[in-house]
This record gives sequence, C-alpha cells and structure tokens, in this order.
Amino acid sequence: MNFTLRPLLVLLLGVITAVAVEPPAPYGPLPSPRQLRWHALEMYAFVHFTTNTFTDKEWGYGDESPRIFNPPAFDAEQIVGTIADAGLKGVMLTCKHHDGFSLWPSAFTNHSVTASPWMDGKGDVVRAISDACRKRGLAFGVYLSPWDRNQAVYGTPEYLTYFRNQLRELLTHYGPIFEVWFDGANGGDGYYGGAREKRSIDNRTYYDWPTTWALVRELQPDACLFSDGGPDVRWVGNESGFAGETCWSTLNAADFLPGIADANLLVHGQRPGTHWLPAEVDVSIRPGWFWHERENNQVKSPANLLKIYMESVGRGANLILNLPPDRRGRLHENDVAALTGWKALLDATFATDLLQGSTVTASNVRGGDAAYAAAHVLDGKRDTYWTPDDGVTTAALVFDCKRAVTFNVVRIREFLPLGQRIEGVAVDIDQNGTWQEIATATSIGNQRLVVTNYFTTSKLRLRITQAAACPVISECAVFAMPLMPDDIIMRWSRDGRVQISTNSVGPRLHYTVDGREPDSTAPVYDKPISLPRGGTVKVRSTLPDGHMSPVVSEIFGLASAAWNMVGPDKTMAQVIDGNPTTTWTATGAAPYHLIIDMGATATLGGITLLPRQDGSHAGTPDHYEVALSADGQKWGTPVASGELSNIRANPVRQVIRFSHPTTGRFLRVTATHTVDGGAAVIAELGVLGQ
Ligand code: FUL
Repeated sequence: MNFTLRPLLVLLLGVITAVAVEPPAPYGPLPSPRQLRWHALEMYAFVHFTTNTFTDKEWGYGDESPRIFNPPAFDAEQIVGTIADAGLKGVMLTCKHHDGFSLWPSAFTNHSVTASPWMDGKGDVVRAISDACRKRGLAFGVYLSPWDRNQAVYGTPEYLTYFRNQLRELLTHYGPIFEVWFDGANGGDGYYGGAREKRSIDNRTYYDWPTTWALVRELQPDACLFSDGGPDVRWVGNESGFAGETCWSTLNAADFLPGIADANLLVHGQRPGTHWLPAEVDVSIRPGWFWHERENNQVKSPANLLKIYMESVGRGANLILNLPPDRRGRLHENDVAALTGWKALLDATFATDLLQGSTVTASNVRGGDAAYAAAHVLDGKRDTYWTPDDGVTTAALVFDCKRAVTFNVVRIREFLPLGQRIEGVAVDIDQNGTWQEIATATSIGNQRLVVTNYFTTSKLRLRITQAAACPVISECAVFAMPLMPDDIIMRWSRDGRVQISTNSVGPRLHYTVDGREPDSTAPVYDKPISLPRGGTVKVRSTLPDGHMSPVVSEIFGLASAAWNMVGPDKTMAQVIDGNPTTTWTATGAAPYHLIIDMGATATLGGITLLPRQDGSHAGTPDHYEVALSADGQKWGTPVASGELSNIRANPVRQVIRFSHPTTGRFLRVTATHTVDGGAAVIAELGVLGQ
C-alpha cells in the first residue's frame, strides 16, 4: 500500500459508512432462527404407522396386541426415498400414536416393537426411518402422542414422568430433530392398563407443557415445537389441506394451548399478534391418517395435491403431507403414483420464472441506496431485498419483461427477519398502455402464490396497497401452471343414480361397477349410472393423448327415494336427501335416534355417515350404534357400534360395516355421543347392501 494514499482511503471509507442508509427497523413479532430454518423447509411428510395399520383403525383403543405389528416387507428406504424423490424435505414419524404402541424399543414400556414378531422383536422403526432420512439428506421429526390409551397411569402425575422419559429417548438417540409434534387430541376413553374407562384431563394444567418444552429446548435446541398453539409452530385448524386466504404468521399465543384452540383463529392467524407463530397445514394423501385397503382408490390426485400446495405453502404456511405405509411396511403403489404425478406438476409449474431477464423499477428506493434497489427482488437471494423509505406504506414495482409472457401464478416473498409487514397487494398487467388489475392478496409472509387466470403481457406491476411499516420484499417471480385434468366428481341422487363429471373439456371417462379396474375397454360414461342396489363405482379419465388418470372409486348405498323417516321431525329427511349441504339437528338429549323405514325387508351390510361439511363440528357424533328391526318396535342386538375416531378434526364420510349381513325393514342409527356433547347433527346417511 502506498502510504500517502492510506489516510485518503480511510477518510473515504468513513464517509461511505456515515452515509450508508440504515435498514428498516423490524416490525411486530419476529421469527427465531429455528423458525427461519423451519420456514425454509416449506414441505415435508407425515408418516402414520402403528398397530392401526393392521387393525384398520384410525385411533387404537390401547388394548391392541403388539403381536399384530408385523410388516413383512418393511422398507425404510422405499418410504423415505419416495418422499425425497417427491421433493419433500423431511419426515415426521408417529413414534407413538394415541394407542400407546411405541415404534422404538423404549426402556419404559413393553408395549412396543420389542413385543412384536417383527424382526423377532429386535426392530426399531424410528432408527430405520431416521437413518434413511440422514442418508437422503432429509430432516427428521418426532410425533409423540400426549394422549396414551394404553398406559395404566395415564391421567396421573406419574404419566408425565413416563411421557418425558419417552421423549428423552427420542430426542437423544436418533440424531438432530427438526420438529417435535404434540397432538391436542384426547377422546377420553381407553384401555388404560385394563381399566377400560373414560379419563378426562384438564388440557390447561395436566400436561404442564412449559416443563416438557424446556426438556426439548435442552436436548434439541434447534427443534421447533408444534402444537395447536405453538410455541414455535401452530396447527392450521383443519385437516383438509388449506391455510386461510389471509394467513398471518403471528398469533396471540397466550390464548392457545395443545387441545385448546379456536380453529377459526388458527386458520387465519392474528394481527399484529404477540408472537411469530406460523401455521403448519397437516393433511393426508388419503381420507384417513393410517393406511386402509378400502382407501386405495381414494388417494388424492396430483391435481388435488397441487391445489393443496397452492393453498398451504402458497399462503405462507408449511405443508406436512401424510403418506401412511401399508401392511407390507411400504408406501402403496397408488400413493407413489400420485406423488410422482404431483412432483411432475410442481416441476412443470416452477421450472421457469418468467420474470427472469426483466428489468424492474420501484416507485421509491430507501435512501436511493443500491443496497435496497428493486433489482434485489429478481436476484434469487432470500437475504437481499427491496425496501422504500420509512413511512412509505404504498409503493409499486414495475417489471418490464421485454417480451410477452403468459402466466397464472405470481410469487411474492417477504424478508422474514424484519417481520410480516405487508397487508395488501395488487397485481396489474399492461394492456395496450393501460394498467389492468388482475388480482389482489392480503398476507404475504414466507411466500404468497397468487393464482390467477392465464394472462399474457409484457409488463407487470406489483402494487403494495397496505402495509403496517415500509414493505420489505426479497423475491418476486411469475410462473405458468399447466392446465390439469380436473378431479373426477361423483354425485349420487336418492333415486340411486350416479352422475360423473370433470371440469375439464375433453377427457373420456371409463367406469366399472363390478369391482374391476377400469381400462380403455371399460364402458365410456355418457349418462347417469343406475345403481338402485348401490355398489362401488370405479372411474378413470382418459385424455386425448391416451394418458389415463389413476382410478377414483366410491361406494354407494341403496336408493333412498322410497324411504321414510320415522318420527315427527320433518328435517330428519335431510339425511336421506342425497344433498350433503343439508343437515338434521337432533332435539332433546343423547342418545339421538334416526329411524329409517325402507318400506320392505332388505339384507344390509353396513351404513355410511357423512358428518356436517360446513366447517363447524358442533353436534358431530363420535360414538354410534346401529340396530335393525322388522316392525320398528322390537330392535335386535346392535349390528355395529363404536367410535368414529378423529371425526372432529377430519370430518370425512365414514363407512361402517356390520359384523355380518343382517335383514330388516327398519334401521336405527343412534348417535350415543357427540364431539362437543351438543345435539347431534348429521348431513347424510347411506345404507349399504350386503
Ligand atoms: C389428530 C390425531 O387425532 C389424528 O389421528 C392424526 O394423528 C392427526 C395428525 O392429528 O389430531
């Protein structure tokens, strides 16, 4: 260095530092470093596996013999490899679900893989899955159900020691954990070491969550804690696969606890909120969380999964997609096919950012400083950003694409370390020299995918229409999502006819009603199918290029047109009207009976029950009983009874099979208990032939 120049250089540096423009002050609650790492994952898999897989249940009672857990071809690498190939970034394993069966050789219970014939009692599912994750570079997380229907001590303080001992095992023996999942469910009754009774706990006090959370912080400081209300990640309030159209990453945390949460608040979050508490969208690729053979044809289609992605990850939440291994211990072929199709759609959508190559200008750049220039929103870096001066809460970015681009998805990302600031945006396109507004959105957060119709333009404008503090945007992009063959929709009417439709033009629909898989030789759908005796309809759509969709199948009951409901309440008829949006609400106190007079004797094999579909769970039955009668007076012993597990969080159609086909003219369905203890509400009842 030339010594005469040195003082000058020092002076110059001093001047530059003095005029460097300070970044904006953070706004509102801020994400912790562990939450920022969690946001970066965006989507990962849930893996539900336990004795339920072998008993066909959604919630085990706790008395299942460990000997039934015996997957003959368990293959962690197939499970994890499929998940990694689909682009998911981690795996959350149900190490212990509500039935209490532990998938690892826990030193604190005999109710585990050690007592199963699988690998002669020497297996460890948690080890196998976590090792496979490490091998494929995926994050690994643990689900440990607080509710344990097997443990004799559940409900006493002693259980908490057991619960934390198990947690300690999981957090010390299986490497780094990215998230620990604490479920809020507690349905009350269970085996409890043979007591077979109802044990209600006080969600507010019983689990002493602060002590458990401290244990996780001590053993796995980088792990995020999930529960209905955090403290790091919140439930989104539904199991259907969507975050609210407006979904803030903030919440008033003190109002929530595991098991105590207002789903209507969780789906949107709260503004400005006391804490950074982003939503996680948990949804299963099948109707249930565990594998059931009867659901093999009800796997969500690639198009459906793409919609879920757009409405979860695309609304600033993370997606946890459940992929339940089957009885072999592998992901089923239909699930693998749906994932492969979904990945292809995601790749096709996001392969090309049509804004690349554009120039971008901003209505205001903070201090005129290049460090905050508009070009940062196109540099592909999450840690650089455009931001205007303090106090500027409406602003615009104009993108000149220099060529015509056709798109239907706009992606916007806020720079999270400075908080969630933007409250409203609008997207405009240039149409022959005038701006035309094509879409608006509210919350942005980690990323917002604004889905529009297809538009073609060479200039786009993003307007920030409302912000709590000057906006800070790290990335903008636009994409073209391919047109997709829409999901197949089947509608049943009470005269026993099934109508099939899709929203897209062109595909041919092939169907069967005899149980066979439809192929191109199967009948082509051209008019409603007459199925007065009910049955299973299987459908596939064929695109003009010959490509066939996966099979969609649905089971239908007997035609109900000639039936009558017994009783004075006229609204009872709404449960057999074939219309899922109308409901019957019981009066009086439980048990609530619904009696159908079928007009003639029939041999029946089961019923279907559709819970209310309007988003409320009030009155949804969670225990039921079914009986038959020849005269509507004398009832036989119940042909079915039990629990409708998890119906509150996941209100899908329930298929209940009788233990054996039974004959009768009158059918009585009784809601013996409802999720909230309120008067029973049911949308539809169906009756299955033998
Ligand atoms: C619910 C549980 O009750 C279900 O069985 C499932 O594990 C789901 C992810 O959470 O609350």
